[in-house]
Amino acid sequence: MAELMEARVPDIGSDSGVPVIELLVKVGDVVEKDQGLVTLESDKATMEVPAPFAGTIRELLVKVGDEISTGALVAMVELAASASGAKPSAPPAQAQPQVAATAAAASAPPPVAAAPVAQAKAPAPPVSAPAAVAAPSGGPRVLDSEALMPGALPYASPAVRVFARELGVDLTQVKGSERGGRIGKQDVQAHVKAVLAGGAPSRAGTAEGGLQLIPWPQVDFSKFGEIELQPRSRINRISGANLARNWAMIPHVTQFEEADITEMEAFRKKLGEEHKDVKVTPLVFLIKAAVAALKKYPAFNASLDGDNLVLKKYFHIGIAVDTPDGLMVPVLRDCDRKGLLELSAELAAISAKAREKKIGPADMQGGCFSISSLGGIGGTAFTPIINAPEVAILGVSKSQMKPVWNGSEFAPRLMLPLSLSYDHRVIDGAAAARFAAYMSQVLADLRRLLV
Ligand code: CAO
Repeated sequence: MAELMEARVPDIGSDSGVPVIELLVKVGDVVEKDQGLVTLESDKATMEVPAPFAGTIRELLVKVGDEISTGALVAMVELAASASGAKPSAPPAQAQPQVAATAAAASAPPPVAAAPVAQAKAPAPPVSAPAAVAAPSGGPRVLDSEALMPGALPYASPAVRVFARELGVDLTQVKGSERGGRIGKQDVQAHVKAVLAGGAPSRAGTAEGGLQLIPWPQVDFSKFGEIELQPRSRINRISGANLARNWAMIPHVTQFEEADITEMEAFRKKLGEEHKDVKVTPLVFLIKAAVAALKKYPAFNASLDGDNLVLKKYFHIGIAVDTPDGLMVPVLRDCDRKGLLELSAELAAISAKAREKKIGPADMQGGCFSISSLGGIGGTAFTPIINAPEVAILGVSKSQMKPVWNGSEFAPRLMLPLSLSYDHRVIDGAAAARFAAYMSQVLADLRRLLV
């Protein structure tokens, strides 16, 4: 008669609960002795709770997110016939967690082992499908990783899992070369090399390599304190998805620059006094300086289209607007043909329209280059995310009066921080430095707009 045994957490060197982050088996799986049942992850280490003997999982008593400690019951395992025949009279004391990373050394109590229990009170649940594969000859049963973990759960040690996670490798995509199909560190390395060389098989056989990221952590936050669920706005969900794609797919580099806007500010104040009907902020000067730089460096006024670069002969500038429902980027058209006052009026109108949720998709299309100004709020620099299919974006932070060396003395100058993020596939670092430096020169001396 089949005998059920308990599989418990051996000594993991800690009496406090450690979260279960992964179930490596499910009910009905056939496991080998020392095969991982679940993975635990403390702040110091990741470790697998190994099967203390070979057999079939009849009951799994933990789930992802549970916090368990030494001695906790993880699974009920029906002893395999061979293991049953050689049933240890004493518990198999060698079961130790397989620890990766910097696990604290265990000192205290002896390992808690698999304790035999009497017959199951209820009949064992039926095994859905045999996980072991019979050899064609009917000879000895052969186990491979797919049979051990149907559903293609990767078969790898905790150290290899940690290694794969650090590299962002999805272990289900890696072929194990070790006994029973187990994945070793060398398999992960070979997979990464193949991906970099463009030769690795991709998920679902698509031509696109994909990022093959590990799953997003699933956490029950309510276990740690009071929480409240707030549905995300539609704008936030849409802009979030766009930002995530752009961040993941575009190789961003951000060039930082400073512009001396002392004179520009004096002129802006004068304009404000002369034109009380419109609010002129530094942003419209930045739009004009950006247009001048886009004219001088056309690669910035471009979009990637396969092997081609689409160069645009128009100058539509997207402006990031902070609305109560999230970020929107309406586009001001033909900024090369408009003056500071006209741009100021349009900027006020379009940002009001965005905040009143009256903006339509057409208002946000056709941009060449975007500006994200946080200057009215603060900060010294930031790294804006490019608004694809554009290839660059300018971040603007708060201007500050600074002592600047003029060759003979330090003079107080109003300095404006600029952060230019660019798509490095299209723009070289030197070009970005030139673009940013040119913008700085234009803002420092607006007469350059006439040149
Ligand atoms: N340095 C110092 N002061 C600045 C400044 C700068 N770089 N830029 C603007 N200011 C000042 C303005 O002059 C104005 O001062 P006064 O009220 O004394 O005249 C004040 O800051 C507020 O300006 P504003 O923000 O209302 O106007 P703006 O033209 O600079 O910006 C808009 C308009 C729509 C871009 C802005 O309101 C906005 O939404 N900014 C947020 C953009 C954003 O969220 N970006 C992040 C995107 S990524 O998440």
